[in-house]
Amino acid sequence: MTTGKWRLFGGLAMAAAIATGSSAARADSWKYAFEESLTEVQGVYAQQFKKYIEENSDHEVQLFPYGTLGESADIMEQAQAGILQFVDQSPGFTGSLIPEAQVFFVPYLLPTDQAHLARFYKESKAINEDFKKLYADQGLELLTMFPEGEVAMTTKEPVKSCDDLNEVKFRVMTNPLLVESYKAFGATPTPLPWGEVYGGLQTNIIQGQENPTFFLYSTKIYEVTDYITYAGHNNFTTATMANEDFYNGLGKDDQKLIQDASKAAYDYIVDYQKGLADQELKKIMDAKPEMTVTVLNEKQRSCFKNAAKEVEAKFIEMTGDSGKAILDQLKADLAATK
Ligand code: 6CS
Repeated sequence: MTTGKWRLFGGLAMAAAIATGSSAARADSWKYAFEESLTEVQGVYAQQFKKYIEENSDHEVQLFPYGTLGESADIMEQAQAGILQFVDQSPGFTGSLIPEAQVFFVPYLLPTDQAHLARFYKESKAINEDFKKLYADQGLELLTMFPEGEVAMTTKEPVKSCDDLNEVKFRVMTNPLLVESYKAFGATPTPLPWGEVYGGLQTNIIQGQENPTFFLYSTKIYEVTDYITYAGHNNFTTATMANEDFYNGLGKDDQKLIQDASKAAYDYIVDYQKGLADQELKKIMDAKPEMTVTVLNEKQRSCFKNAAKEVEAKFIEMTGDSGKAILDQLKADLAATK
């Protein structure tokens, strides 16, 4: 007898929830696209984010790895338009939208020490307050920035100094400061989306590119280059964000859920990357024993380090007071997290 009554009550409660738009009873499906495959660093991060959301709410997160919705620029447009709720886009591509994000391409600004980097991204005021505002101006709620490892140059000829980059068409992400950086290193920078890099190296349209070690293995870039060179000039930074209108339209509980999921995924990905570069470099050497790997010594690095000053000046020229303030804050944050 009571079942009928409870069914009626349940039906009324449901109708009330729909009428008031109460989010407590609603299970949403959120779309999240990123620039790498499911098993690469951004994909592993995204899987952890999804896991946290789904274990701690009734919401579901649909993941869209690299290529399923286009290039990095395409997924950013979709996130800004609200077609996607979440996106991972690296500052290497965001630099044209948010010029200050190019700060991550001032050579030798970021350390290569992973433990220091892990503290820095988590605690940095520049990232967690200043960049948050700059991303919000573009309709994006910045959730996290995280490291993906020291970048290495891979080329067809040996690189022992900047002179060796002369006449080398070197692919960079589509970021004006990265172009300036490789110009200052002596190369001929060629900005391209990721999808054109393997073919470009294969057909000799370009003769070099840079990326973290894990990516050199997972994308088989070692097949089309013969030299891997570590100059210690940068660490790959990436960023995850939500569409700002979507995020602001959520209840406090869901906003907290997203922040907590981002923190959990951050801790996971930092830990996941311990030893990853060495492990993946070994896989490259197993697959291609004739690959030459060089870690430049201090003397060999000197021309790259000298170029850094020029690139920093260019950054300030491009971004003015706002860029200078971010750069100074970032330096202060790096010193504070040493
Ligand atoms: O170089 C690139 O374009 C790519 N590199 C990494 C490590 N992730 C995604 C990005 O598209």
